[in-house]
Amino acid sequence: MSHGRPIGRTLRTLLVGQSRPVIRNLHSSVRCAQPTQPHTSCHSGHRSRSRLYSTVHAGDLQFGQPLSETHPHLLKPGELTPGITAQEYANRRTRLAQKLPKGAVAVVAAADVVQRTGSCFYEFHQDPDFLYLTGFNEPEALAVIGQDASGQDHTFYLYVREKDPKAEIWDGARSGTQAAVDVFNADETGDISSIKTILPRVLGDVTQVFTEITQPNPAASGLWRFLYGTPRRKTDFAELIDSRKIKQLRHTMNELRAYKSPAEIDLMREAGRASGKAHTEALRTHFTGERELDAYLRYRFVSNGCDQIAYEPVVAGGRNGLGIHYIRNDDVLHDDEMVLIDAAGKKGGYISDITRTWPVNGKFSAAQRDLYQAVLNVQRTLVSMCCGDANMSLDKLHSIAEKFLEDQLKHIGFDMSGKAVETLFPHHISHYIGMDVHDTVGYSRKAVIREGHCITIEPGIYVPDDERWPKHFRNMAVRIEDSVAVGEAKPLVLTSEAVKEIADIEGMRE
Ligand SMILES: [Mn+2]
Repeated sequence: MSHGRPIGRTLRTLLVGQSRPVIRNLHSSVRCAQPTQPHTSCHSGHRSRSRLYSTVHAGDLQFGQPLSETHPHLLKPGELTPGITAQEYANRRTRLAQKLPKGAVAVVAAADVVQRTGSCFYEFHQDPDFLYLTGFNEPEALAVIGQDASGQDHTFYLYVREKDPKAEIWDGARSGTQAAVDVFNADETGDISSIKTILPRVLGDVTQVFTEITQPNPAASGLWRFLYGTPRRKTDFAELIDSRKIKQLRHTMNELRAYKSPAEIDLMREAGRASGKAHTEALRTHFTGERELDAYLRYRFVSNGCDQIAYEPVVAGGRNGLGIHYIRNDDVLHDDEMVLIDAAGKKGGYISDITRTWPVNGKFSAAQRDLYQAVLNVQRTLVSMCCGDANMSLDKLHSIAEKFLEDQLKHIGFDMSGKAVETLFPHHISHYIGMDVHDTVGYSRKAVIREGHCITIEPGIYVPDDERWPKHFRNMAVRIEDSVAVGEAKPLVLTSEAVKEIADIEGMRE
């Protein structure tokens, strides 16, 4: 990135740099390629703007994702994705640039479309780091972000799929390179299909490259690694950069993403409200099968305002709840058992995470009531500790939860000697949430939680069918989980619409 000052810089400094909305939102129009005009594979701004392009209202064009001009029912003017403004995206890039050493860049890639089988594919899910920095929601794109010469602002290069009428008939609209500049505020853009010739120039003089692209895939199974191997990937991209210059970006991205902005918390609150409401609505109905309850929740999350589910729902009747990640959801719901539901929706790229447990027939038995109340007491107390003033970390919350659960369970007749609590409560009390359900993976559980951190509080008790435990509790599973935004003095529960008091649960069927 040593070659001069890219053109978008002037434009963005004028418009974004003065804390004003970006160009398209100033004029409710966007400079875009007229359909008859030729494209170059790598725009260098000035020329394109003055000669080849003229102003067209964005509402008359098609993009690879909803924009306020084309989908005013989903986005407000100024927003690049629902709830997040173009200004906030620019600020995120500036914050990233300021964390990078001078002369270094971050290189972040869009996710790929994942094939399901043959020509069927899964719903596209953008890479969260890439989405966080760009707001650009298409596959096959690459972002290069660095400090500008002043050190106060950033440079942003965004390479995307060029518009292609033939391909768009099959795969839907693309935003194209001109929108990368005019809508997404890139300083430089280019056709991603030419990236092999573009990158050597862009990365030629940089001192370090912060990226995750060259890391082995952590999601690969043991069998996959055995069959196909996982050496640090040697690719054309990796070949391009002196390996000593490659640094991990994960830590820096976690630092940025761990603290949520007011706009991010608003989105998580909306996702939590819609999802919590769906739980309470489901509670009104007597379901006899896991699958029907699962389908009802998926529908209500979306009809209450979410875009989609946040993760595969767990709808587990009776002993199925002892499987923490049970997602088959194909069993019968029995009247004398409880059902454990870990399910929620996401909105504008931000997730909610909720678990509720209730009796299938709407009325707690004596044993169900005792176990449920024990978990609820712990859950409520731990939620109240989610504030900066309490100087908590996720690990501290966990050990407090373990002790408190021990007391509660002893009280209702459990033998809690030895490591009983680790058998009955085998998972952690909390994880960070945000764009991912388990957000900012690798961010320390020992970090003191502060205003802006968003986390779950989810104690659970799972009683194995073992003589060691009181008979009337065996095969029962109770987990109660809320999503919480940590406040300085008090927490904001993001999912309070999902009722959890025994009286409220029983009251829903009366
Ligand atoms: Mn969770």
